[in-house]
Amino acid sequence: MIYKATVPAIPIPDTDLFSFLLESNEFNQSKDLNSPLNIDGESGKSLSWNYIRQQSSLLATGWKQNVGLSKGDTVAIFAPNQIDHAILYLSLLGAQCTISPGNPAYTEAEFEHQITNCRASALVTVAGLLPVLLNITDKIGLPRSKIFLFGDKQVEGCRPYHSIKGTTEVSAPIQGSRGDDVAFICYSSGTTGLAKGVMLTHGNFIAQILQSVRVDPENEGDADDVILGFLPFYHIYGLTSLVFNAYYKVTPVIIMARYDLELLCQLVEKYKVTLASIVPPVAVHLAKAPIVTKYNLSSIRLIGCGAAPLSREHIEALAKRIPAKLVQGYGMTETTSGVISQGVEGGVAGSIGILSPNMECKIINTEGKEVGDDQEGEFLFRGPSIMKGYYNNDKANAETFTTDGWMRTGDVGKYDSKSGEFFILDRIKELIKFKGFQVAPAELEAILTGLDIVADCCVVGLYDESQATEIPRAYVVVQPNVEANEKTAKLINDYVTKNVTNYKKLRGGVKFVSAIPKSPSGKILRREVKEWLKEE
Ligand code: AYL
Repeated sequence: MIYKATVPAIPIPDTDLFSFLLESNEFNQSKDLNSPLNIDGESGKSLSWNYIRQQSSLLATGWKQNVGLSKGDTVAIFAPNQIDHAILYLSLLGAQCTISPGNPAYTEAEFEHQITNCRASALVTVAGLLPVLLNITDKIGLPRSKIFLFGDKQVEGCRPYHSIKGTTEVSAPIQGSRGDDVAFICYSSGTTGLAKGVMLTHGNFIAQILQSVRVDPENEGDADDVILGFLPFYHIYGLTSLVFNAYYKVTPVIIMARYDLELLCQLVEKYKVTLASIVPPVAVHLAKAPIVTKYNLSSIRLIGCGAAPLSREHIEALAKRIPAKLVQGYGMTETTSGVISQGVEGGVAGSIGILSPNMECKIINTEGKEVGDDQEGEFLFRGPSIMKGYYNNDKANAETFTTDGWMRTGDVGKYDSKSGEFFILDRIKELIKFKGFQVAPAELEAILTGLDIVADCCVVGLYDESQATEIPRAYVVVQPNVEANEKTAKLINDYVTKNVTNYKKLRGGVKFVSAIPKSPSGKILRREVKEWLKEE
């Protein structure tokens, strides 16, 4: 059984994302394009739609003429959310470059993996990250003339990116660009293994924008809408909802460089925020943290929540505090963000909603057979927002795509015939989600086995109800001559902490076991390890 979207299909133009966003549409025709669009929450500084359009058009020429970048060159970007992020992204798309955004809180090894894996020809970052990034770029021979900064200062031979502006604007549509060209290489571990480059095309983003507008009439928005912008712009969720969709719909974004609950509440009150894209742990903060009651958050009319499961209890607790409509969405980096979401009209508690226009879903059981209504199985998707593939990784592509073009998700769910909505129930892939961030068990296991005292290990996600998130827990077999005690556990935990970015820490602790269950071929039997969690 193939599930097709119940909302009418929409035509997706075969053009480039830069031109698509800049051309006139139903939203930008009716709004004041000189009013503040991207507003820095802390300083209040703002940029208008028109300013962003003009600056990105001039910079697009500059990347080509003054830096020598050309079609297909990849530019890696590591920075917390900046007020001019949209200018940078749009300008690089206008210059036909591919953008590889990454987490600014990465460790040196994590940065190096992404920079080398995506084969970056240039890099944009903030001054504070230069020391660690220059270690890598000097080593791999990426010259400082190809490293650019947000902000106004020139540091260590690296120029502000806006200084490379050309004198003429690039003209849209961009000559020689097509919807199938790769716009972004985002990093995701997919259903297994280490972070892989997800190739998302201009067409994927255009489809995603049009789908998000059409999947629900309410998404077409109010003239007075203002959206909260704390989700990171390097992750697909923030990138789509806060950068491109907001630009398309001319919805002002209150930008936050990082998540801070009190600042968030202050900004909602000050700017009368109406829309909030959040993740489950933030829903719990809003529902439970005492500080929230000090502020007037009644301007919020719609909350979108995705990236990890949100329980019914948390939905109800949030509704008591903030009487806004809550809609859940489900998606992946590989699907260019949401592919199933609750319509504002519908939305059975606990469901993830209905398919986006033009998308198809099938559900398969453990034998690979398609199942029908009300039966559990793995979701597979087909449609215009599905990634082009993993960059330079035939093995992962062969594992992820079926020969007839369906993409496996590693997520288990069902189609509920009574409500006509999809439900997500489980995850069969290795992935752990800490507060919406991906943690790949394989990566932590590789780090752990790098320690002499570790003979074998397995990392799984332990659900922490109070924070509404999974936390990584390691089961470790120590070498015969090593004592399995608290001191050893601390040593192991500290070692991992030193080698990973904050959200990958072993917050679920280290537990010692005598053996890790394996299949005859040596593959970890994660299901069995997860059973141990239930015994606690
Ligand atoms: P990635 N419920 C349960 N699990 C979810 C949900 C959800 N609503 N959404 C995402 N996941 C899990 O690449 C699931 O395991 O993208 C999925 O395979 O960081 C994995 O997260 C993908 O993780 C939107 C807009 C969701 C964005 C997103 C987040 C995409 C996260 C809905 O409308």
